Amino acid sequence: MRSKRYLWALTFTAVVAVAAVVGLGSCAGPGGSSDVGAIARARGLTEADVVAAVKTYQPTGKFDEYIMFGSGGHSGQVVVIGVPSMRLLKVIAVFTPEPWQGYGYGSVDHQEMLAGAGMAGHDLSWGDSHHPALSETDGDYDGEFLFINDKANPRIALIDLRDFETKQIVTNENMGTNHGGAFVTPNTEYVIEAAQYSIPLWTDYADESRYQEDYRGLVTLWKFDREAGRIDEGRSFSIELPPYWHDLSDAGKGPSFGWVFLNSFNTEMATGGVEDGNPPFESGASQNDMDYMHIINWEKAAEVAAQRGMTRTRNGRRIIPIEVAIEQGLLYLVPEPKSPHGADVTPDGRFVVVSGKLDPTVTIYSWEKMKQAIDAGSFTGHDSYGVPILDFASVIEGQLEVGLGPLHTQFDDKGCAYTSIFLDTKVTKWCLDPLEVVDDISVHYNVGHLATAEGDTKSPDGKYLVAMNKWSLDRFNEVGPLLPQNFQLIDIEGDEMQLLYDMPIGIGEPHYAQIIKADKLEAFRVYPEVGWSPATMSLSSDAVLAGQEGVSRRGNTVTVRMTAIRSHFNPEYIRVREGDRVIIHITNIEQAFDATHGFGISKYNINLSIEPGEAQTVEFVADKAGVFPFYCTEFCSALHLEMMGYLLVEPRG
Ligand code: CUK
Ligand code: CUA
Repeated sequence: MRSKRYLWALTFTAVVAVAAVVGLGSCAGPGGSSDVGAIARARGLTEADVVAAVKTYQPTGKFDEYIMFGSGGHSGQVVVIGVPSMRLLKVIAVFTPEPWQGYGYGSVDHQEMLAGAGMAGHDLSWGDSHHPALSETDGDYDGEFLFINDKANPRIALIDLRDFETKQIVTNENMGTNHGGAFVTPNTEYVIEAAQYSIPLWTDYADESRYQEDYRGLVTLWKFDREAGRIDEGRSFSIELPPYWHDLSDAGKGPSFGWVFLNSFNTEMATGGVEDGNPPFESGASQNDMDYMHIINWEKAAEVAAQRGMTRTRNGRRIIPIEVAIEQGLLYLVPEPKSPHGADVTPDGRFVVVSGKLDPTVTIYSWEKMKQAIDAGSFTGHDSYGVPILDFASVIEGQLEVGLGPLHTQFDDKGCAYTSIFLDTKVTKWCLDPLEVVDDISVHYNVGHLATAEGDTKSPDGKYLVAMNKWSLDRFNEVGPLLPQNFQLIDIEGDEMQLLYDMPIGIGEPHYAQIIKADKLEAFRVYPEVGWSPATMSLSSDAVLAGQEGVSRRGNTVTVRMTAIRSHFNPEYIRVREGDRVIIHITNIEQAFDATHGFGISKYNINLSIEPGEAQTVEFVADKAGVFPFYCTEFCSALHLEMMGYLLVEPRG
């Protein structure tokens, strides 16, 4: 192995030499100097540190090569980060109200969407987002849409990457929680969502003594309508699964196109109850040496679901019952080592890599061998629900010892893979041909997912890997007992991995992320026309153009038509009577890049963000008499403080 130190020393020398050549050489002492070597020495930086800094630093005005979309965990949001600088660009509001974006603070469109995203009769103001999935065309990220799941409340959200705003949230009352989503098929035909903890499916209530009879797993294939930019709920369907707990899924591609691979654990169907002297779930659900990977033919399932009499409806959703799925050849099982977590399809679609949390190996399944066994009907038996089981030994390509507690695997452009090793708190690099471990690197600490550049596509870029670590311990200044998680950027271009940067994430536990080439994204700079509705992505019927402002009353309803432009609202007075319903249509009539206005009304819990060209509507009952200033909440100009007005609510009687 080549010495990393030697390489670093070389590069370090080169950096200093370049600095000297371009005239940055010593001009003062180490204190205020621009002598790179002196500064590095004074700050106690090693050669490797300086190289890492040079590889990640973006001078002002320079853009990142990649954009990472990371889950915001229980913040319910999505984080957008530039790679390699690891600069936080945005936190997209998804499942949780967010005031800067005016998301859930009075905007009628957001309010309606969030109200429709409630479940079990509850309004939901948080989510546990785990897995973002970029839309794909022919197995490559196309930069158009992003999907993300909410594990806590089984939901999938859709974000339009023209304006980075959430457009749709679909709910799944037939699941208790979800986890195996969001993952997309290679042309985003479907968005995959698999339940995690099984609940009764065909009956509203059954206690745990009826677990094996009444509880069921479920996988839903949400039909994506790209033209409409929406999930088409009516053309979506689910498949009933045995009551195991299902974990990660991944869509096949290339030769395995048309299939989904889905892990499971608790195939023991343990029902816990430590308070009654039973083994707790943690031991009951991890007794067996093998669990089952589910092999699902989504392409054929879509045909079956479209036929009469093949589905049953529950909570308004079509479900292919398990007997039908077995009979139609939609569902197979193959054993997989101990409490697996990640299931990752290789870029060429020929293999599926599975990591058992309690097994030190990754298992590599051959799609060719699995398909042959399925076609030949060669099974070792069936599970207690009648699902055929493939023979483990005859369908695997190999197993490789990678460390204690392997979780998730990502791929590069050179036929190598990177597996996160939770217990050993490291990343192991291994290659497929020949099957061997080639490198590893410590991460800090307790790594969950990994993301490589374009890592889930058929043609990953390699280059960068981000390790998403659960614990940060001693990596950052202490901020009390609740610590940030740690995104660590790792350079994977060379033979040896090199740690480049630590980025604390202080909004929620990140799970998964995807990294896309930045030039694939084509976001709007401003909305295309003045009066644009982000909800419909078209001109709003409530747009207010300059000269169309005014206030009108009909009974107890007061309608205000308002424009916003630097630096005033028109009108500046909203005069209503206590108890009136107030509807305010506001359009930001500017088309200047970055000229966003806010609209916040004091004490009424209202705040909008109105980007250039955007039209928004806010509706409320003026139930409290008094004088309430409203003002622009974005510092938009030198006279921004003057961009205000008054809501005058005259007392009744
Ligand atoms: S999960 Cu969190 S580390 Cu939800 Cu994909 Cu593995
Ligand atoms: Cu508009 Cu401040």
